Amino acid sequence: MALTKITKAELTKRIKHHLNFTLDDVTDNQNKEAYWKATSLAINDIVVEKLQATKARQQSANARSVNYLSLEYLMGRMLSNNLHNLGVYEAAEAAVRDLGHELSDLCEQGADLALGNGGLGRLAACFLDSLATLDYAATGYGIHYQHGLFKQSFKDCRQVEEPDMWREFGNPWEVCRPDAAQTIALYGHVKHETQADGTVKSIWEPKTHCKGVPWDIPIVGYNSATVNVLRLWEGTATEAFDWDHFSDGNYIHALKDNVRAETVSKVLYPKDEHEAGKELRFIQQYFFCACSLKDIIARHERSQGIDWSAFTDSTAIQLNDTHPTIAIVELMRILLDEYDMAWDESWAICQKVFSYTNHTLLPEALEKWSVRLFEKVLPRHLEIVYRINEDFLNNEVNEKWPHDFQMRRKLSLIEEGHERMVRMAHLCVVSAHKVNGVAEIHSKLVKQDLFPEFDALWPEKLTNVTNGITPRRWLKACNPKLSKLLDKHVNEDWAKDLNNLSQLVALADTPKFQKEFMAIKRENKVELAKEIEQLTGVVVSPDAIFDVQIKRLHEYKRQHLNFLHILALYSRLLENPNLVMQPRVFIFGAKAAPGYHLAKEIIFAINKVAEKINSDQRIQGKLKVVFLPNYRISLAEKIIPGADVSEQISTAGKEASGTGNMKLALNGAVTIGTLDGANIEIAEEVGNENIFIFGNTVEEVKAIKAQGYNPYHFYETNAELKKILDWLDSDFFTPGQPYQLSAIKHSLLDGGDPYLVLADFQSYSDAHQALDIAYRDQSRWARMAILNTACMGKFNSDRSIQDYVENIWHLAPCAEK
Ligand code: 26W
Repeated sequence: MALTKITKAELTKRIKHHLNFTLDDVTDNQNKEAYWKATSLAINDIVVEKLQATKARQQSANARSVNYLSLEYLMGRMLSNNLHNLGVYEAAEAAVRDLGHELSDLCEQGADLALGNGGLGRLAACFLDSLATLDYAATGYGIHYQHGLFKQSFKDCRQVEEPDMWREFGNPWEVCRPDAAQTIALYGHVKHETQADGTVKSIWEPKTHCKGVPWDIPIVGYNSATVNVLRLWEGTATEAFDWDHFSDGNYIHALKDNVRAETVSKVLYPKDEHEAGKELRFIQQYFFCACSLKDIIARHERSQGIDWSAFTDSTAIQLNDTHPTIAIVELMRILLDEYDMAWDESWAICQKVFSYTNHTLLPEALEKWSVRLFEKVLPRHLEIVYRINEDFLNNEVNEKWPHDFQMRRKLSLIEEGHERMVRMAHLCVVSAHKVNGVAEIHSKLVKQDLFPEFDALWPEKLTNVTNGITPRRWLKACNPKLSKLLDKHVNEDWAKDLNNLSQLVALADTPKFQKEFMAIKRENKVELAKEIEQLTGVVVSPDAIFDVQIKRLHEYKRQHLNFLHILALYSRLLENPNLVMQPRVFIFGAKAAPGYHLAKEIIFAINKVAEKINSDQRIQGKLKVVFLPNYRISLAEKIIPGADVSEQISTAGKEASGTGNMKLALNGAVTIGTLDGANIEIAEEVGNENIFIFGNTVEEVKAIKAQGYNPYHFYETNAELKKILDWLDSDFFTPGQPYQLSAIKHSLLDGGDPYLVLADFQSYSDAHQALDIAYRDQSRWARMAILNTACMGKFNSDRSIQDYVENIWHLAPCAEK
């Protein structure tokens, strides 16, 4: 049993130790921040002990391990999660209470580690939790951004961004490892020297170097013997000062390398689903990949010396989308140039170790870097890309499509045109031994629409691994009341094997269990209502339906479809205040990429309409709209337990998977959604009578687009739709200032409504009608809510990891004997 045995007394002693010595004699008993830090440090001591034991065990077992390369990790807060995973939450709660504090309060102190944008970054965090819980040897590699995802606030209903200051009070969960620092090269040019044997050797002469210093964050498994590492690289200058310039009194110039090096890990690019295309982003990608590969090879050399066959036996490297693609080319460069390995042998090694996950079909999110930028920053790597491309086109492509110039052009790693671009996704597919999508429908579309020719070339290579979420953070830690009820009715540890929740199916119709289950939902709604009032000043009733849409703001996620339906409900209530409907609270949480104009207009419109609706006495409080600022992991943990309805309304074919849909359903929310991403698999698990599906399917969307979509058709044929769209031109929500909200109307009509909002509106509205009726049948709703929780077993990220292990990584657990 890997749960940590520690008494309350021992914990109290350790916390006091840090209060007195590490934090230097904290006398002010009310200093919550200090008690949070002291408690975190005391727990981290236990964690580091387990980490050292894990390292020794994995080293001696020569355990094959996976290295997860991701530019993003959306970790959230660590204290509560680590306490639950170590199994010492209760002991810590008692110890902290003895010291005059509430543990739940202290857990609120730490800043979120918001080193990611959205789904991709959070998935990485859930996967690290599952890898450690299942005792697999794994290292997460990323960047130690000084500033994570921006802090969002609203000024006059508009989003305002401020830098994220997560490191302001330091992070008790990280250890700096200057001894493992790496130095990487950048810029410069390549010299070609003819060797004695007539072969030409490429020698890269870089112009500058940058040092990467790693910060290690322990990843604690749940009730397991394993603590793995998340290693995040910080950029620093190789030379503290350029003394020559310094002695010439040119101080600023003396510091330039320093400033440049530090900028590499200064800030996370807040773009989600839109590629940045900036030189610094390119350098961020190379910086962390180059440091990570040096670290991986050094670790291998330490345990097995330089034996490359052993290297492929012990090493798997997963690319989290195309952002770390350059790692492939960097490993080729190291093998060719630093180990003088032959091309074919080097290529074989790369194909064996790399695998790639695609997380999006959106064309604007598929990364392409200009040949010019490659030439400037990584000239040697460009040569290697050309060689990989040549071999690929002349061998595989020419074999299958002999002399087919068009096909060569379509599949080439290089996109020809006035600005030649390197297609990073093509480079991944050609190099990796496995490529996966993140939900069944998505992986099918990756095969059929994104990479059909690659699928034809390598039918075995493209596969699927449906996403998952960790039930430790997303149920056990964030919904303790429901967890206790589950502990009472489910005999095995459901947090370890979520399929055990299926034992609840038999209870779904029992009035007693229904009552207990819905009483907890209501208590969570009361808590959430307090949070909403505290954050927005809006008072909402826990008797209303809490209808939640929480995710990044993006047109394909269609927050503006939800918005139009709210306008429809409002107009119906203004027409007939006695309209029979269950009172409803629409809860939004969403950040828009700073440069994404229409996304920001949608936020503005929702806030403006919310102001009007929430203060309109005529509708007797039947409708409330709240947009919670600064949506992030720790806020999601508060919203999700109190949700009744989960909005998953993306245009079919656009949301690769979604993971918020899984979190909300697991906590007893009923989904209203399209047949998109993992919604389809959720519907399969819960049964079509326990979910509200609407809208055009993927095939229907394709057909509509193929025959030409005219949004005006719906505007002209649906009177209610016309009325609410025209409402946006008026000054009803912006007194004296008409047309303030017209950007949305414009995008949906003249803008061509690319995400078929108008085409799905009526079906969506009808689904909400059906939902309203269902909610008013309390036992039917309770049954639906219970079955959603009971049937989420498949969406445990442990199951996803097992799929990766069986199909892609081929690891063996390295548990305690
Ligand atoms: C280059 C800028 C950029 C940054 C991030 C482009 C694309 C991304 C990510 C791929 C966006 C993302 O987070 N995708 C989401 O990944 C989740 C995890 O697999 C899925 O559940 C979501 O459906 C998908 O939108």
